Amino acid sequence: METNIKKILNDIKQLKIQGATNIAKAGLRAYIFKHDSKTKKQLINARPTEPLLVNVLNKADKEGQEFILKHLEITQEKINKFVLKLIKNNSVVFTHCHSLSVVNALIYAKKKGKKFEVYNTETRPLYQGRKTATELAKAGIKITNFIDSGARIALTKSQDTRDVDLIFFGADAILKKGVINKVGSGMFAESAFLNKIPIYILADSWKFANKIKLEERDFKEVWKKTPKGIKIKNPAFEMIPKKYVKAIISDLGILSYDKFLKNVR
Ligand code: RUB
Repeated sequence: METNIKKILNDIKQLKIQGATNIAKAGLRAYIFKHDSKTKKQLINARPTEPLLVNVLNKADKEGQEFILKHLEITQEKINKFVLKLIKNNSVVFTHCHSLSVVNALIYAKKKGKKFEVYNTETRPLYQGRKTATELAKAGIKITNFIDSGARIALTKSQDTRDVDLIFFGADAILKKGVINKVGSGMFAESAFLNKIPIYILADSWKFANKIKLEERDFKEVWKKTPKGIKIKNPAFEMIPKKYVKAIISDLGILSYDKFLKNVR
């Protein structure tokens, strides 16, 4: 029992388990195994930028596991249906990192017969974009994987790429001022805004938080044997200011940012 919790904690810390939803589900499994405040604290501290994990663990005390898993399932089903309506045939969708909410919705659209292709970014330093690309390719979705610094080329028509029609990002946290998602998201959002590409956030409303600590990860993920005199910055997340977000697609529906904020509290 003890080993299972240790393994889950390590897997979350090392990003073998990644993405807000997977982290919350794994955290819930561990907390059900060992239902005490020490375990809860350890889980919450494993990835500090995850309000869904915090909410799920708090709700586990009152509502129980089944209610939570059902809620997460229903949220994904709602997201899938909204995304299906948004994707037009022959469109290009852009995404970054690995979001289960996004990947599941795209696979659902493909299964429902939508014809579209996806551009995504590799997401250095841990390459979660490769996970996204692999899963989409496996589902038969045409996918082109770009280096992170090629994002502007990915977003707008270039030599052999098309204009992106819409962007789907997941979220780690939804704050009053903007959405927190994988580092790079804010930069892509600025470029998308300049090019009038709509950004949709696919996320559970339980990711709403008043305040959140932004995780900064080990420099070794970026450059293991850094020569002397070089400081490495490895921020895991950044904010997409709310003015760049067309709508949030969640269990509360497809809502403008302000409407989401009104409904979530
Ligand atoms: C993952 C990431 C995802 C969100 C949402 O970052 O930024 O977009 O967590 O994911 P990391 P989901 O790889 O550092 O965990 O839609 O699966 O909840």
